[in-house]
Amino acid sequence: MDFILYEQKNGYAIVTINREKALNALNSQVLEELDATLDALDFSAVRCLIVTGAGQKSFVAGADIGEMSTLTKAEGEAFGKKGNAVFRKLESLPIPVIAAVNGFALGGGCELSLSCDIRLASENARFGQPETGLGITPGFGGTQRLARAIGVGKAKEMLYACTQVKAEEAKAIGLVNAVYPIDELLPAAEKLAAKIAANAPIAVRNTKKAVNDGLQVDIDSAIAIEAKLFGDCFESADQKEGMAAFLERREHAPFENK
Ligand code: DAK
Repeated sequence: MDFILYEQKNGYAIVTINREKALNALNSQVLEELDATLDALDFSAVRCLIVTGAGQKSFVAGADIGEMSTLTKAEGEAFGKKGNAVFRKLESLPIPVIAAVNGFALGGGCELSLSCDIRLASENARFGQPETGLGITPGFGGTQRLARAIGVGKAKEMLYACTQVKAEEAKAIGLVNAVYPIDELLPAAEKLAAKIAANAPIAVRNTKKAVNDGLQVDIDSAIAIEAKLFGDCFESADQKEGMAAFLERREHAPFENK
């Protein structure tokens, strides 16, 4: 792969968008390689994923403007579909995904981070949707996920006026969970990933699905979704071990994903 770095650690993996010269902008090849990387994940070994950008300046500075500038309507739609499919795949992975936002997260970069479960940011991170200033709408889910993440009013300001949000403000509006000096960002993301990876994978997977699916429906349907996924955890080896360890006042054995 030319533009994706993949590193597997104990229980989690790090995917780095590696196109530093173009501030990690997403062209078709980056999207295709990201897609292939997600398809190749081995969930028996990888229980949490971190997505970050190469270098210390940019997470992802958006979709590739050079590539997009000459697209026809049909090609633009196809490019949008490709990006949306990859981002939806990321969002729906059966493991949590942490975005370690190490600088610019603009346009498709902001949208990529919004497809992740949790966003952590470096002090130099900047979030924004510059698309209306380029003559287009956000095309990778930004009009939908940003409003769901931070509320409609602030999202509309960012979308209509292309107002950018720095790291501390991003934390204040709930767009990111925490802000770190750049050198501490990845270690913090890895610490969180390891903590998630140590919990029971079936329970974590079902919890992610309950939150994500429940947010799309009315509260009664959402509670029914939760009940089903809660019930689904029982009779698993990890549920038995987790509860037995509590009752026997001992540490649980490592969870086995079964
Ligand atoms: N695309 C391509 N190249 C980019 C880029 C981008 N988005 N962002 C930066 N680069 C490249 C620059 O062209 C430059 O390349 P060279 O000239 O060195 O070859 C290199 O990265 C360094 O950038 P700068 O020289 O500009 O660096 P500065 O520090 O001066 O500025 C910046 C950093 C992030 C403020 C600036 O680069 C910038 O404003 N970049 C563009 C940010 C942006 O507007 N991003 C949003 C892109 S639009 C859709 C599908 C998808 C989308 C929309 C619709 N449908 C099909 C409906 C998505 C849209 C977007 O994401």
